[in-house]
Amino acid sequence: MQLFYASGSPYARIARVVVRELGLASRIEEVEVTLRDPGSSLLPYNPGGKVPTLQLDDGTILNESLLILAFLDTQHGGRKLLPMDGSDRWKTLSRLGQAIAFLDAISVWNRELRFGLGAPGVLALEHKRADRAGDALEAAVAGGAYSGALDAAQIVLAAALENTSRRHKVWEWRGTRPRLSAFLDTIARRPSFTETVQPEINL
Ligand SMILES: N[C@@H](CCC(=O)N[C@@H](CS)C(=O)NCC(=O)O)C(=O)O
Repeated sequence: MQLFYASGSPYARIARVVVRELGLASRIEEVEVTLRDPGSSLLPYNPGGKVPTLQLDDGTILNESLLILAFLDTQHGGRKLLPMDGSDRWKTLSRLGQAIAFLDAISVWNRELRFGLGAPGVLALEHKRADRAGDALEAAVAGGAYSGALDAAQIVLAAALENTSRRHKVWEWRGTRPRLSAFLDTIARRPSFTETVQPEINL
């Protein structure tokens, strides 16, 4: 299988972390591609030009980080990152939704800033959205969520937070959110994260 990625993408990083956590690295070749580039080698596989994109051995193309995660979770015999049988009372799906929505919100805000798309009122709205989401995540972590054996929700939340720290510095989230901060510091030490760390940008 081939996993197309870009080193700065938090979504592609989720897939790369999952590959490592599930012990699938020997079965998947990672291929770095350019984005927003009409000459990108990704386009014949995914005309939408987005990463992550996974090509299965039979040529089937999967995109969307969470769909790739769900597929990879079927490719091993160990404990599931994403239980789909209700055995965890659907907590992982619930938290996964919260975490990916947070990453999406930061990504929209980041794109508005990077490409000069946001009017001041729009940017202020994104800032407030991030504050609310960050406070809700701080409360969730303080209440015991996102704990226990590593699962899909923890991976996505950690990828979202580290993306914010390294590529969306305009939002200083750590100061008032010590539990969330400690959560990231613990997960970021795992080899799956240190091997896939994103380049920083000063935005
Ligand atoms: N919902 C998608 C988002 C993927 C996404 O937006 N990837 C960005 C990189 S962070 C991308 O490939 N952008 C290229 C473009 O916009 O042309 C997922 O979860 O995989």
